[in-house]
Amino acid sequence: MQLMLAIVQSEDADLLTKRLNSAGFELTRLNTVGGFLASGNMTFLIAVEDDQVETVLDVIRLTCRTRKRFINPMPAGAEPAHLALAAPAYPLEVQVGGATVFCFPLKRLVRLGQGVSPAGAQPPSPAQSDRGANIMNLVLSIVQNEDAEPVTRDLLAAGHRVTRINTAGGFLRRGNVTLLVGVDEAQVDDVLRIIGANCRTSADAGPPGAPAHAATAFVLEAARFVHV
Ligand code: 2BA
Repeated sequence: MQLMLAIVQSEDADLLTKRLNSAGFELTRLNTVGGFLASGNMTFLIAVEDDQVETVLDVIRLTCRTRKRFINPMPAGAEPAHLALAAPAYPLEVQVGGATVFCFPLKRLVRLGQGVSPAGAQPPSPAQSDRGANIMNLVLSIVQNEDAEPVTRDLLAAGHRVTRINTAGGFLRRGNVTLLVGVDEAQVDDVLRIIGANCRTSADAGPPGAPAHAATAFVLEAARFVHV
């Protein structure tokens, strides 16, 4: 499986959501801001089987347009730091998009609900064993707003560190929370267990066809982890 992270222009976000949903793909949306233009864009998280990556890319290509943006030079002293070094004396034309897409190998995708323990715990591969127990993983978990507080509390109580991002689901467009938890290989299942124990199943909350699981977790292996 792969986790696709696609940064798209805000204007394309709703149509892309609709098309991906219609094609049966689940997604999470993050409101983001481009570093250069400092204007809003949308980042999509989409977990897919390897053989579906090209299909998703096709939908993105079909939907995400290239646009021209202009940066107006600002009065001296008022420009943002990143433009100050080379502020032009005329509007600067920038071509944005269609989209920027990163694909990451996904170690595990786990659906969690109340009392559901993480099925599919996988023994480390020979390559992982060779590298010892200090493999750092990023557990990226999407939980409902009302579950975020107890999940965070219990993760912290168990000694884990957590970053919270306000996100939204693609299907219901309801606000949710994406938690980032960096843990050793040996602690991944503990993190998944805590999330599963604190998340309520949502079968009664959504319309027909809405996902019935209360939380989704992606496990990614960090190529490098540095805490300074
Ligand atoms: P922004 O950072 O606001 O960039 C908007 C557009 O400005 C970019 O379009 C590119 O044409 C131009 N641009 C960006 N940085 C520049 C720089 N240092 N010098 C000159 N021109 C620059 P896209 O390449 O289509 O990117 C659209 C948005 O995708 C970006 O918005 C950013 O949010 C994201 N993005 C693109 N590449 C990325 C990367 N390598 N890492 C993280 N985010 C990226």
